Parts: sequence; C-alpha cells; structure tokens
Amino acid sequence: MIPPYGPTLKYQPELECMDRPALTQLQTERLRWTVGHAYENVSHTRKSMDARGVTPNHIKCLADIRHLPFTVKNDLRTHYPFGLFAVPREKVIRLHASSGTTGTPTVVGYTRDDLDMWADLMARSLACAGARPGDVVHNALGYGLFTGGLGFHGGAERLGCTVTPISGGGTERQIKLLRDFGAQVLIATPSYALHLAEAAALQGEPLADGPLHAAPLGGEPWTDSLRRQLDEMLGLQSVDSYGLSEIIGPGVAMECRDARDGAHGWEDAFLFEIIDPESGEPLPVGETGELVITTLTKQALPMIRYRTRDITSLTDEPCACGRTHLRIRRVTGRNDDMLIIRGVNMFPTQVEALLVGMEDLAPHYQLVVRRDGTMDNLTIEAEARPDVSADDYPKIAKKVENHIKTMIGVSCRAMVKEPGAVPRSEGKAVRVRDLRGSGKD
Ligand code: DLL
Repeated sequence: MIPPYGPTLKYQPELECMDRPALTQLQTERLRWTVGHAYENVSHTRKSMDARGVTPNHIKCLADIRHLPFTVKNDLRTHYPFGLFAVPREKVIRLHASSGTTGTPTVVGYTRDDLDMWADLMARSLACAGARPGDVVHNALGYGLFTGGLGFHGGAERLGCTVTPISGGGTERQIKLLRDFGAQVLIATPSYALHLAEAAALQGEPLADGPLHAAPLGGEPWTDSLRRQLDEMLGLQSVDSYGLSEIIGPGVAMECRDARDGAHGWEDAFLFEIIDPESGEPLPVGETGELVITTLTKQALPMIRYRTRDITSLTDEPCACGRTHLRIRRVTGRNDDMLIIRGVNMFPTQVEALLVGMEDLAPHYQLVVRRDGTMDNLTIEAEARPDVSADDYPKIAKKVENHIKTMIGVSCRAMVKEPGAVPRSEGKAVRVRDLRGSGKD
C-alpha cells in the first residue's frame, strides 16, 4: 500500500517558484558572468571562442548561447587534471573524479562557494523528493571520488537531517542500520535500492513495513516498470534524481514527489538545451535529443554547453507542485549505451520496460552482445522468480523473445536463469556485457 503524503517542502521557495521573466533575467545575468569568467580564465575556452569569432560581449540574451562552442568529455581528458579550472588551484577546496575505467579520469573541482551552492541545490532536491528536516537519511551512494555520496551528504546536513553516511555495499549491515536507526529516507541507485529491498524481504522484514517515506533514486537509467516494483517493495513513492559530475554531480535535477512527472532542472544554476545529436542544432522544447547543460554559477569549473550524451526531452508545462523550473523527462540512456542490433537502434531501458513486471521474472537482467562473423547477436539474460519451476524456464524465455521481437523489433535469444544468477550491483548496475571484439565468451 502506498501511503498518502502531503505537499513537499520547498527549501528555497523564492528561487524554486520564481516567475519566468525573473528567472530569465537571472539566467541572462549569470550566463554573461559565466562566459566572461571562463573566457578570462580558461585558455581552452578563450581559444575556442576566438576561433569562432565570439567574445563575451556577443552574449546579450539567452538565445545568444547558440554562438558559443560546445564542451565535450574529451576536453576534460585533454586538459587533465586541472587544465579547465577557472580559479587558481589553491581556491579549489574539493576534487572529485570519474573512475577512469574507460580512459583518463575526468577531474572536477569546487571552490567554497561552489560547495555552498551545491549543498543548497541538494537540500532543495531532497525536500523536493519528500525529505524533511529531522528525517533520518540513509545514504547508500558511494562516498569518495564519486560525486553521489558526498553530494547528497552535504544537502542532507544542510536540510537538517540526520545522515547515515553508509556508502554502497555491505548489504547485511545496510539492512541492520536501516532498521535500527529508523531510516525515513533512502538514497541509492535504483538497482541497489532493489537489491536492498530484496535482501530485507528475504530476512522476513520488508522495508515497506518500516518508516521509509522518501527515496530519491538515480545515477543510472531506470524505467517506470522498475519504479512500480520499487515503490511496492519500499512502501513509498520514489522519485528520479538526475545529475552528472562534469556539471556538479547529483542536484542538477530532481523529480517532485507531488507530481512525479519529470525532474525539475534547477534553472537558476543551469541552462538546459536539447540539440540534435547529429547536427548539433538546438531543438524546440518538447523534442527528444541530447541534453546540453551550461553552468550559471560555478567558479572552479564553469561548463559551457556541455554535451551530456544523455537522450531526453524537456517540458515547460506548469507543474502541480508550484515549482516553475522546467522538467527533464526520464533519460532513456546515453548515446553511448545505444546498441545497434542488426540495424535496429535500441536502449537497454526498452528491454527493462518489457521485462520488469512480467509475472514469472524477477527485476534483474543483463544484455549480452556477441559478434558471430559479421552478425551482432543479442542474448537477454533474465532471472526467474523463486516460486517458478525450472521446467518452465524455456517457455518463459520464448515469451521474452516474442515480446522483444514484437515491441522493439529485434530478434534475440533469451535465457532464463535461476534466482540470484544475474549479478547484483552495489552502485550503478552493469546492464550490458558487450563481448564484441573481446574474444571472450
Ligand atoms: O551519477 C551523479 C548522480 C549520482 C546523479 C546519484 C544522481 C544520483 P556520474 O557518475 O558523472 O554522476 O554519471 C552521470 O549517469 O550523464 C547519465 O548518463 C547517468 N545518470 C545519472 N542520473 C540518471 C538518471 C552521477 N536519473 C551519468 N537517469 C549521466 C538516467 C542517469 N541516467
């Protein structure tokens, strides 16, 4: 049963509910400041603006942003570690970095003012998700170089919550402390929240029976199908939390529990655009494309037109919660996650939407891609629920194959595995094992 809730608290109502003309004016002033600051202090920005014949004086209104060059992840790598910083290193009081598993790590830095702004954005985001001052907040996002753990931590303290900085992993201990400390708010990736909920249910103490009432989940793509399962297992209404390290970390956008209809992107701090990923041309509000973000207040690492590779759309329809900031629809995946199987483009989340919710299957899956000759072959590894007989696995697999063929248009092989056989995540889930060209099986 989903308990009823009152409206969420607004931590900074004057900013969160600002009317459009005031917000536009604030964004314009801040955009002009950001461009001037980056032009003066970051040689890469100055060179790429000079190459296009643009100076900070050309930026008079928000639409002028289209004259500015994009920034891409590779720019951070090329200028590793501190080359894009716009303040002397001594003014940077915190560093975070990507894990670097796919190349040179990307390093991001924050001044004291940046951390202060981030804590406000996170406090605002947590309140938007349904957290209240005084709540016990169980933060199961990774602490360390990853922005997730420390980002939420600062916001929860600022909102006046009692934070458990447990980080990811050690599931048994997580469940004990969730229960013993009476956690009311759970912060995690959706896949790890699922793992925690399952493990607690196996111990005979479902989290839905406890005092949890809010769960901002994010850091990876997830679907409404998974949300329905999680809501039931946690006994609450979870919301989508979106962000990326290059921009600030979490706290770029948060769905409100009031409407749960897209994540409010905090427009006093960021400027959002959607572009056609092929041509780079801006697309009108409502159309789907690549999300591009410009920071409006960041001192240490201002980002101009950062191409996130995330595919989504924006909406500026009024929201029932009264917040005026636009909403970012669910990110279906990164451009880089898109698979092309025999000429058909697909995202792993499309498979999730079909699998999660099938009555014989548990909500765990992986996509395995292999190359046989010139052909790409997709195998979907799904997991049976414990009460399903192994004799039925082949029949269920056939059903999955038909479903995927009809709904996504891709021929694949499905394998139903026994309960527990699909690897669980303690942070971001690995949804795709791409064995093409690795020689592995
Ligand atoms: O994942 C920051 C974060 C932590 C956000 C916790 C929300 C909650 P990165 O490690 O830099 O930062 O990864 C950013 O993860 O570009 C998206 O591709 C993906 N991502 C993050 N949140 C969502 C979401 C953090 N809610 C990258 N839905 C982003 C879909 C998401 N994808």
